[in-house]
Amino acid sequence: MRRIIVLCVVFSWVVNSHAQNYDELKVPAYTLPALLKTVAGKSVNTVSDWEKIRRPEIVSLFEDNVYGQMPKQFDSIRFVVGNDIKNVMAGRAELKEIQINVWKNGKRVSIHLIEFIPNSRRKAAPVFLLINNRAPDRTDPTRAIKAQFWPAETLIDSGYAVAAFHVSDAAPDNADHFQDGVLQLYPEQLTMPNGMKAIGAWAWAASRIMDYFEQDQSIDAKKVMVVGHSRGGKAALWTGAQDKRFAMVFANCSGNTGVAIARRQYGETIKKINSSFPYWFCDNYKKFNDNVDSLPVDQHMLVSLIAPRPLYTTNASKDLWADPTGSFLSLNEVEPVYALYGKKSNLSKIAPAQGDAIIASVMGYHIREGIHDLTLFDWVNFIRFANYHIPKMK
Ligand code: GTR
Repeated sequence: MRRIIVLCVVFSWVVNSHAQNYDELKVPAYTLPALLKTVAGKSVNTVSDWEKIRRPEIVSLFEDNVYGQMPKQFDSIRFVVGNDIKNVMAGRAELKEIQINVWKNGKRVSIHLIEFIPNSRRKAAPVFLLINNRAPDRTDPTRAIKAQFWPAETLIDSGYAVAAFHVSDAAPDNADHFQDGVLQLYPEQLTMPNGMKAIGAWAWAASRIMDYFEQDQSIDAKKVMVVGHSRGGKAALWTGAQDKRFAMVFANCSGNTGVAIARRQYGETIKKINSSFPYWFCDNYKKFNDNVDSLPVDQHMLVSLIAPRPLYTTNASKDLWADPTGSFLSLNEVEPVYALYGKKSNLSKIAPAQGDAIIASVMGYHIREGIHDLTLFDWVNFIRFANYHIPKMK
């Protein structure tokens, strides 16, 4: 009996992993939903029409069909500084650890924020906030473990504050427990077909951290950059789309339901992601498992919600699962939205060579040699992109 079960599991894995398409010639013909046309069919040619009509329409379409609602009401929020050490990293930084406690209807969620602030700063510092979806030790506040996933010393030495929270505080990353965080405050979301799920909860938590930054004197709250890798990259994009207080977004290898065009069905598909991670997106999203062409959005529309703010995205050469070609295409599609604001992006028509980065552009990009990961190479280019844009911000 045991052997039969094992054989069935192996068989379904083989069938499933081969069901994905990696052949560019087999990408189906598709038509993307128009970015600059309202639901009522009106062309959008001005920032005012974009901001008043089209952008809110796109946000609602993503809420109802993909990421779920973003509840904004709660009863109270408190920031408790648990740890404050003025001189860490051999005197180069201050470490603060803060509990962000949010209450609603007698329930509480508590997000633990780790924050290093450069001691070299003369003014409030711009900050990189990482949504950590990997092992908690990747953002070790003691620095006994120094991971490339969050190279805090490199960021401090470049003059940036660096912060992180772990997704498990907001919504544990598994089907049995994702409701044990933020969703305790909003239980009604769990039964709504367009209700918030895990990725929405991670983005919600990032916004509560923004609430904290707005009253931390050492942080420049007008220069908060949200960073995420893979599923964290999807959450970083949704954070920036929902909350315009974030000045910049960095989505590393975000792939399907990140920046990659879903209709290409190359690598990971909507059906695949919904069956592997049914608790990430709203239930309505599953309606498109076998019918991606009827989805009223595609991921270039998520990218458009970051405009006119700078956005940097990446791919890795061996990470075909995340569809590098479809990810770069998505950025190209959004140039007309930045153009409404008079912002020209300097993207090439085809992706740059491996290891080259597009920095001097409102949308930046690189494809790194190697596997699906967030590495020092990625961060070094994030810093270059921030160095290019931050001095231009008020
Ligand atoms: C994969 C998933 C991707 C991506 C990735 C990750 O299993 O299919 O969409 O989120 O996990 O987070 O590394």
